[in-house]
Amino acid sequence: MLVKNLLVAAATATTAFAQTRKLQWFGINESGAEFGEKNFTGVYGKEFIWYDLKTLDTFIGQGVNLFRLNFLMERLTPKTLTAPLDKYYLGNLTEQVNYITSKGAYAMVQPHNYGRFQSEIITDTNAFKTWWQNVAAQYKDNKLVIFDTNNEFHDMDQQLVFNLNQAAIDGIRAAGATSQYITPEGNSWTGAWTWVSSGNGASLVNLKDPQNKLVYQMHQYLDTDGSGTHAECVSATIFSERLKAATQWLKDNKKKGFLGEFATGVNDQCIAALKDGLKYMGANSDVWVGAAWWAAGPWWGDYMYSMEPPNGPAYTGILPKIKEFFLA
Ligand SMILES: *[C@@H]1O[C@H](CO)[C@@H](O)[C@H](O)[C@H]1NC(C)=O
Ligand SMILES: *[C@@H]1O[C@H](CO)[C@@H](O)[C@H](O)[C@H]1NC(C)=O
Ligand SMILES: CC(=O)N[C@H]1CO[C@H](CO)[C@@H](O)[C@@H]1O
Repeated sequence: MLVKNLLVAAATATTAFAQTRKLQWFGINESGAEFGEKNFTGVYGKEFIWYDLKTLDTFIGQGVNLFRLNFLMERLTPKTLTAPLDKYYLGNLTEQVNYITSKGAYAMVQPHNYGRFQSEIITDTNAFKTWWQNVAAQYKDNKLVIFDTNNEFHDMDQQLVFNLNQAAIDGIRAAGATSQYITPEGNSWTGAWTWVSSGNGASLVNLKDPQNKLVYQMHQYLDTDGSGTHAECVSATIFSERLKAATQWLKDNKKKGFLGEFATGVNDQCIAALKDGLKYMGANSDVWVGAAWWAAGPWWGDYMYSMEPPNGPAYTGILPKIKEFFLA
């Protein structure tokens, strides 16, 4: 969040929020440090890339106040979850975190691992807790860091997904990182449209955070199978429709939600759906804190959802049309 807006938000708190009906967190996924994801550990500049600081400035100038920083756990802790943090990969992550937060924006630390480590489902919840304790210790004094437990658990035992999320929360708080938000993610690719039907809601509602700063992270795409692999959207109202059950769940359980990934191709029907869905989220900003576009990053080329300036199709075709739904 820009410092100016942070002060305004602090002064006027919830009333301004209710009147403006806008979303607080305007996010962009920064993707590239997790590329070459089967190559552990890979080489910077060959298999993977970090994010250009000037590009982050460009987004901040457009009102973006949250960056979801993708990276791979195996590159931060090579070989085992409890290994010491790799000096250079951590150095790059921290450089980005510090740069973003120095501008007053949120930096979301996001292991893009799908609940897996070296391609195997993580079952050692104690080691996962240690991993998070070690990582959170690096950022414990920075209030603008947000911890995302893991990207998109899927095809896993629901109790294990619960246990891993709880282990992450416990590890982060044990590190002394007590002021930061944590975003648990669900099974089934943390889909908003299946949040209730998949059983995520019934299970993850029981997560405990002594600091009471959990923001449930869900993802939502608008193509037929909800996979985010097509340019087309099902209809001009599919976004709000796919958010309804999750919104009700958030309200019923007095929880907060964040849409950590959403994207569409650049076409009229999708733009109408995006506007309808973001307006719906704004109307429900008592529970939805914001949303982050999938994705920016230097190596996307002509990818249909690319938000990378200056020529990403979404940067020119979508960003100008959705900015108004965010507070910044
Ligand atoms: C993994 O990365 C290394 C270092 O860049 C490269 O030499 C190797 O060919 C890569 N392996 C695969 C399977 O892509
Ligand atoms: C980023 O990673 C590269 C490659 O490992 C390394 O040379 C560089 O020193 C790292 N940057 C920081 C700030 O640690
Ligand atoms: C929807 C989408 O584009 N998902 C991508 C998320 O990032 C991973 C890793 O870069 C890709 O493999 C997915 O396709």
